[in-house]
Amino acid sequence: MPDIAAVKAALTAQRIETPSWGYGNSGTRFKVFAQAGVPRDPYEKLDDAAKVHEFTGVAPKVALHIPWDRVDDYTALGAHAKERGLELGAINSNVFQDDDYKLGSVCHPDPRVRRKATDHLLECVDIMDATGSSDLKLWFSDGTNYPGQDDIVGRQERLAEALAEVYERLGDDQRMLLEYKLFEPAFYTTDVPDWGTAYAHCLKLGPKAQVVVDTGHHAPGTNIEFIVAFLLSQGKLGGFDFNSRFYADDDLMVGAADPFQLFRILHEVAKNRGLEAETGVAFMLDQCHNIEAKIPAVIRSVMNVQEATAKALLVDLDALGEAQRSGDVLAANAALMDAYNTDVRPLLREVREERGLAPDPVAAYRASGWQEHIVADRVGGTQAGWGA
Ligand code: LRH
Ligand code: MN
Ligand code: MN
Repeated sequence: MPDIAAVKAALTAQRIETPSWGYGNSGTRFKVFAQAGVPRDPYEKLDDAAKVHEFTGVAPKVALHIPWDRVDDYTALGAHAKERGLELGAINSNVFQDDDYKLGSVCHPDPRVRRKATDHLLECVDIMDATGSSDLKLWFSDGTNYPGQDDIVGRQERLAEALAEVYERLGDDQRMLLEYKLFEPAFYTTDVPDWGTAYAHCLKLGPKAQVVVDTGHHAPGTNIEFIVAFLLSQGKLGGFDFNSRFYADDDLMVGAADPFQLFRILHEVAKNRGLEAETGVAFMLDQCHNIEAKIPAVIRSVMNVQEATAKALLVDLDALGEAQRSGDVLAANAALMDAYNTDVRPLLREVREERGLAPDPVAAYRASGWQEHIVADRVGGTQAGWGA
């Protein structure tokens, strides 16, 4: 049976990185429903992220998106984070919101546009130097809408060229995390559509290039835990963008749509040493809270990851291994299901209380008065939002 002290230690050590854009307004292409008290700049996004960390104790890192979080002085932004017990996490590049990128960014047929896109990625590494961030997260909306629109292999070559230039610019303690996505905004071909394409590019680039698994970026029915297990076994799993989906890239709270899938993913992570800091797997959220209150939704998401992790840590690996070796299919499956069906909420409450935290972070946040404070205080100015 798993050692409960070790389970608690692993839960205490796990870190979950929250996205700056999760604190801002977001919506669908039909409507953005603005919420009162939403941050007006990256500094206020950090103030909100600090609340998530204060009540969960496991979310000290905040991922930035450039240019959404562009500021004049990144050292000052880093200092603001530090004063609140936070660190700046992954720098997410953005080469998808400019008129120039209609036909793609680093895969665009025009070398001028490719240069502009690559220069943005290099600028993101400069920002990492200033913020102390170790991860450059790359997602490309590049692709085509119609058969024949562009040369598929030619686009791969342009992608490889840009990635190689950025890879060369990385410092010793920096890495690039390449994210794939099946479709959207491109509807016919996407230039990095799946883990295989991302993996092939990362393998060619070298050890500082790894793959990011965004849980919302696959075809329905894809076995994500298989991808996770394979990438981890090859040293190529850089991290996750966690979120839930029912249909496409819905960006709902992780664990909302399919907590069992999240458990299966975290079982592969836990079993293959992905919870150990040295393995370097970054547990990031990439979510948009369109209709629900944002800060408690981020807190709930952090708790959902913790619950799935706790269940994964409760899998009796000795019993599982024994059942697998002896071909006892039912016993092997039962080892997983017993852990999944355990109510880990009392265990997590205990872990929090042992660290001097409130056992229920959402209730503690609601009682803190922060929501009322930001609604009263953040009037005037323009509220931050996805893409703003
Ligand atoms: C693309 C994506 C990518 C972006 C984020 C805002 O769908 O998942 O990670 O950076 O959304
Ligand atoms: Mn993502
Ligand atoms: Mn996405």
